[in-house]
Amino acid sequence: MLTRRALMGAPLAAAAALSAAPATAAGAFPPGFTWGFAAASAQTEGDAASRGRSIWDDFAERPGAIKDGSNPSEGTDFARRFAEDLDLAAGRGGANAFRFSFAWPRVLPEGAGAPSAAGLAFYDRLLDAMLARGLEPWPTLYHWDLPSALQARGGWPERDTALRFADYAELVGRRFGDRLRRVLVLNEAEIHAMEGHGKDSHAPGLASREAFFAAAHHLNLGQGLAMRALRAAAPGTALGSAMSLRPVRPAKPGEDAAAERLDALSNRLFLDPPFRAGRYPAILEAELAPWLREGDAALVGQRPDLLGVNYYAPAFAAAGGPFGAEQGDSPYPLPATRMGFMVEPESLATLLRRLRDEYGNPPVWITENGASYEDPAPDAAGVIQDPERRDYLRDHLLAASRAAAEGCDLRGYFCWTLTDNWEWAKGYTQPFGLVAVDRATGRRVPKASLDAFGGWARANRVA
Ligand code: IFM
Repeated sequence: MLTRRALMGAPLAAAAALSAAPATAAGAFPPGFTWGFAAASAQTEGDAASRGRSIWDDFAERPGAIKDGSNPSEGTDFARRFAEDLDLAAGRGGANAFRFSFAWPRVLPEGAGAPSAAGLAFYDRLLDAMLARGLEPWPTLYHWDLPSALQARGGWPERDTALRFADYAELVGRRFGDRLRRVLVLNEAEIHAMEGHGKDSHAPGLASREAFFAAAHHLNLGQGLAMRALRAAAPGTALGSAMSLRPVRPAKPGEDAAAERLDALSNRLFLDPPFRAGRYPAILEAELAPWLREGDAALVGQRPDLLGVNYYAPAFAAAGGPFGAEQGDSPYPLPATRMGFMVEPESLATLLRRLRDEYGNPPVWITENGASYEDPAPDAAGVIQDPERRDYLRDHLLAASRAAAEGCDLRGYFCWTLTDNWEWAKGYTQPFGLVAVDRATGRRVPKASLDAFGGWARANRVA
């Protein structure tokens, strides 16, 4: 088995001391910057026969739940073709890191109890393949694919799921910690809680205020318990979570209270507990109270070593909806991606400044940013020309570089995503990748944005 010390080259102490020195020149990034691609198990792995069922397998069986009627059984066949993808990431893509997620039901098919030897062996091979290519593995422990067996026992609205999550984290830490310099514990708990529990647009398909607040607290609790377990099992590994964050402004004059509430629901509900000593936003305390127990503040207040920021779009708040505040229209015209996400790169810089000024300037990695656009057929040279995606990435990287130059402790950027993949309830209708995948043959077709990204990564500078 290869070790991260042997293969990553840099001693861990040096990595921990990675400089937060501000970048100075426009478009430049600090030395040692992480350039990577991000992906997730349910969206890419395929090979469903070798893992337990997840809530997304179940959700996809609901008529009409997935836009194109697909399910997560195929993904991009990453489980079999990962070597090819990692070659593209480290080669033309210029990456020095790769973010993926462990599928909980591949490691523990029933969510708890006996691990799958084949599942563990798969992640051994995947980690070693990354390290062999100079890609730092950035795993996420939980990117929304809860084992169905745990959903049958209540899922995240039940406190017990947080305890099972800590057991799973400990297992992963013991088995793989020697090769993991950093681990992201949760991916976008806010989206999972809201879309899957407060609304029924994602798995597990609940739509209740109680399920939302219960799941939110138990996700925070699971994060704290998992960090405690990982710190014991893999003491050298730095920990954090990838959060979906966005500046929230009123959609129109007079909507300040809606903006405050939407900010609390979508940003602060998950940002405050770990970065403000276990405290929830005061305006949500009453709604969370039924699920809080004595001692929980210390658990949800486990301080992370880093913060992962997933940024796509700003939010404009309007009063209304079951939660009292919801996404409204932008008060001024903004372009949108195929996914409907508004495009405003400066909001990424605004967000990073807020983390600097209000959350103690933690070490931040942008763990997702990217865009879905409709792609043309390959040109005569076989390349897919995707200038809109390239410009989206460039403009967000420029905004990130400005924030770094202003003292935001920005350490890296992961593009979402390497290959077009399974976009949850949107199925295969949203191409976010810098590489297209022919679904009939599995063939990978690089887009022009892959070479642009690779050039910026190698230069450590975007232009
Ligand atoms: O594909 C998703 C990812 O799984 C989580 N963050 C947003 C991406 C694009 O919608």
